[in-house]
Amino acid sequence: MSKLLLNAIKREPVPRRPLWIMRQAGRYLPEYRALRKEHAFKDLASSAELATQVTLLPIERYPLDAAIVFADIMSPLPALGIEFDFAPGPIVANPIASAADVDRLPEPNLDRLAPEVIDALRMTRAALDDDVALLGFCGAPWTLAAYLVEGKGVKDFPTLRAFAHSEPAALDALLAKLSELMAQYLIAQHAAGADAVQIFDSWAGVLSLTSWEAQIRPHLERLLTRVGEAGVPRILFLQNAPHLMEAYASLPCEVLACDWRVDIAALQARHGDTRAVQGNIDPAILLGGADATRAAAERLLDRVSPLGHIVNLGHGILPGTPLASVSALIDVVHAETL
Ligand code: 1CP
Repeated sequence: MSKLLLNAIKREPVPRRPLWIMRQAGRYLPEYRALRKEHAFKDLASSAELATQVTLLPIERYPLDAAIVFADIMSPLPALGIEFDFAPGPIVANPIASAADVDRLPEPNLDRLAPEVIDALRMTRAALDDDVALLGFCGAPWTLAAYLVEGKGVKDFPTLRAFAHSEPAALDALLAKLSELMAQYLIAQHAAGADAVQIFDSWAGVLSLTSWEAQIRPHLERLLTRVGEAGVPRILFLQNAPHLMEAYASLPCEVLACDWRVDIAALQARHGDTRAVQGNIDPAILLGGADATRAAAERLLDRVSPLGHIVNLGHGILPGTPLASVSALIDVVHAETL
């Protein structure tokens, strides 16, 4: 059997829509919580064997159409000499505060470009059935810069927004380094067995459209172009940024992945002739139980054409999500015959 996810990426007809869930290997799974009792997150993510085991957990429990390698957007940054920890989100040891800090970043050490993630991809691919796709991922340059400049996840990232306007040349140099490194990282993930890659721009939305166009677009566009030229299918995800949706739709990629704030049916109506779409059930609805989830899933399938639609949530599944909600979502998607 072929991989439904790849058919949908190419906007080919499918017998049913493919489904995967952002953060599908997360804390809503009892088997993940059990592993986390024995190992810190960083230990799980930095061992190829443990990361492979975690990547496969949701696939062993549920008939999902893709596995996503268990890692973090920070995983490749040791290649730039960046040190960080997790508590629970990333905490950067020495945040970037000036142009001199950017200049001091060493030339990328490709031996430290997350070799554990590359190994985990190889091991996961060997363990997966042929009809399950394997996804690699990275953080978008801006979302990575958010952690590097702010030092940690902070509401609305004020230090980052100040830096963008007080040190524009430094931000430009930082984004250029990150784009180049992420292009190499995604291409290496594809070579190790990732069928497609998702670029997470989780904090895209904190800038105005005007600032985004001037400061961010050129770097994201270069990253996407390089990865596309290498023949790697690209899923571009942006979070909490409805004002940027049309700008993202003009970037080179195969799939536009949006959060629940976006009208995905309207997005498909505007761009479905050139792009697949992915999403976008509000993850909070799953907290409301199986009936609420079933209704939301049915509404989604009703509104969005199946050609070129990958079903997913609009952001990561939340830790308290009942397993019955996940089953309900899967049942609705599997009940549709096209
Ligand atoms: O178990 C734990 O307590 C650690 C929680 C955790 C997990 C499970 C972190 C820390 N990262 C991860 C894994 C992770 N991160 C995956 C694995 C694949 C999957 O199961 O789906 C992925 C794709 C990510 C990507 C990621 N990390 C993003 C982009 C996606 C998104 O959620 O918007 C971001 C912004 C991060 C940063 C991060 N790392 C961890 C947390 C809790 C956060 C976000 C919160 C913060 O900024 O504090």
